[in-house]
Amino acid sequence: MKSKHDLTITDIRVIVSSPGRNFVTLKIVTKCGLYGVGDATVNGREQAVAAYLKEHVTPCLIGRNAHEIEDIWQYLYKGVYWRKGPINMAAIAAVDVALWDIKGKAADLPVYELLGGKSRKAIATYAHATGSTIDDTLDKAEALFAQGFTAVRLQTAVPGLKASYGVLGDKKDYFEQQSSRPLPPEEPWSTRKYMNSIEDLFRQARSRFGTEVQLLHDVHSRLTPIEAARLGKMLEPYDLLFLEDAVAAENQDSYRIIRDHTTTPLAIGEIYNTIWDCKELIQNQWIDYIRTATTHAGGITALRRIADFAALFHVRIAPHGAPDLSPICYAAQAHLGIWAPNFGIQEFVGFGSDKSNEVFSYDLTLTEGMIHVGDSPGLGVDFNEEAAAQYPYNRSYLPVSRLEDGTLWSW
Ligand code: EZ4
Ligand code: CO
Repeated sequence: MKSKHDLTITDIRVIVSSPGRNFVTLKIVTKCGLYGVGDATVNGREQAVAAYLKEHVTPCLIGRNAHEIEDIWQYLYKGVYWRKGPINMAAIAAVDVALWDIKGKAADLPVYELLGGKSRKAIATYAHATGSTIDDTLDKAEALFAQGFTAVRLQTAVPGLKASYGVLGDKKDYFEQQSSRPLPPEEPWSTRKYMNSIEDLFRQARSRFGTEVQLLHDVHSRLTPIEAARLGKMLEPYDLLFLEDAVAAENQDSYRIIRDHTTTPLAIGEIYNTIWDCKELIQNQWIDYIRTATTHAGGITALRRIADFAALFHVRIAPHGAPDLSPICYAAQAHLGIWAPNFGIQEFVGFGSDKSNEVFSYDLTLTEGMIHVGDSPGLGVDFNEEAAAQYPYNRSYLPVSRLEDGTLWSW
């Protein structure tokens, strides 16, 4: 096909900035002036992706036709021999998302139209309520319900532990942004203390909010399969939308054990890089929601394939939406989410901070807990390089976790 635009790739820029938190952003520029942007942020490993992109990926793409998304995806995946992996797949994702953005602009259509059009009016989201006590968590949840959210993830500090996942305490920034020693920061874990306290959170939530609202919870991969099975059974009366990351599933059949024991719906996938990481989970129907993110699992091209495969097995997509995913990732997932027939729900923690809003713009709006996707061509996102230059990279690590006796545990 002869395009009316010359989409020969002439320049690719990799920008690492920290407008409130670190982001790795890719900008692909074509001969006719159309450009696209992609997100390559791997939290705590930002410079590794940036170096991989600059040294090994972008030089191969100069001179290529930006329309050839599929061939470029295959070239960077199959063509590279060293397949998969978080750094590689984030780099592929950034290229892929930027190319979809360009294709949409060249066609003068939003990306969701290129995927097949809208399957729904807007995208359902769930927000986070994380507190230092049950009352604190539930007060925050109540405020979110008052804003119009109908689904909220509940997390509470584990009593008797000095720090817990996601609980900020007096820290102003997101939990991994800190300069304390040792690096990375450390958090304690006790499965017994957690299991003894978690049911109360959901019991109180249901008695305070009733049965209309949807509740979720992220275990953050701290349990063994049989412990997770017990937790799933324990939480059945409180009717969770899903229980997230109950177990780290390097062994995908760990989920068979959980599934055998409980009807609590299960979700996993935020750290997965490819469809291969979740193939058995999906085809065996051991999970209900697949949480792969465009940025970490190979972009729109890859997530579309995961979504179509998952649909065959009644698995819905519920992409990761933490603050380390940039507004570009949110936009890509919003376009996927408004299209995918088997879209479930989008994790949502806000479109960004005041600082990140100086750097990123996007054509998404939130009303009553639903994301509406605008009809700008491409992904409707932009990245202001001058504004980003004011916020240099700031080294930061995710915490590590240890049992109370010092044993290293999954964070
Ligand atoms: O720990 O994004 O569901 N959300 C999460 C996140 C992840 C971070 C890691 O970078 O589990 O809070
Ligand atoms: Co999670």
